[in-house]
Amino acid sequence: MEGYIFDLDGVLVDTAKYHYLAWKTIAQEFGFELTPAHNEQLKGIGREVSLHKILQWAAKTLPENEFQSLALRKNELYLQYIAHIDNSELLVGVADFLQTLKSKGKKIALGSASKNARLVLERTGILPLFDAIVDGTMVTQAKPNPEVFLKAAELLQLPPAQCCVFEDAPAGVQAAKAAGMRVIGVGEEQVLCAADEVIPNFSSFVLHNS
Ligand code: B16
Ligand code: MG
Repeated sequence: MEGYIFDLDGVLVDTAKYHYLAWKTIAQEFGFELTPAHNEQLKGIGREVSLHKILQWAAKTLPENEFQSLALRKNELYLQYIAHIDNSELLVGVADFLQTLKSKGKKIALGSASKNARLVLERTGILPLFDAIVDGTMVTQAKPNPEVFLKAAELLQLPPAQCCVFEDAPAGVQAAKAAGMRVIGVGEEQVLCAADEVIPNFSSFVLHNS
């Protein structure tokens, strides 16, 4: 494989906890208690679809202008949480693995649903390692649609079959398969069973034929 495409949240960093805190505050405002189990279902899902889901769980409907202002306020809260993050937020083994790929001359890309992805890479100090970034500002179709990963391969100037994706969410695994790429799930085997291989984290991951 020549190209390695990484999802952000849950693969490189654990920003899910900040998304959760922000959504929890918003949900409390309309009297809904968002639990960690709810949050699991929001991983890898874009901002607006996440808010639709939360409103559905709360059996609430909102006029469009209120919907948009809640989405905006959620993002303001999230930005406050990530304002001071640093490289200590990188998940175990990530920094070493990215350096290994670089030293072997492999290409590295990001394929994330987050519109704040570039900021997170910058704050955690790994932005310069990326040859291409595809984030939520650049795609029209959410995972499991393969658009985000196909765009990343295109920017790396590599055919999909030469790309390997790392994903923590089932929708992301599906998107990578639909793109015709090898996919390595990062997390639990039973959740990511559609992946070609599943690893708990990067601490003991060795690059063979992946
Ligand atoms: P934003 P990923 C996803 O990132 C998160 O997992 C998800 O919880 C979040 O709602 C989504 O990004 C959008 O993020 O509000 O920052 O645009 O896993 O695709 O890297
Ligand atoms: Mg993710």
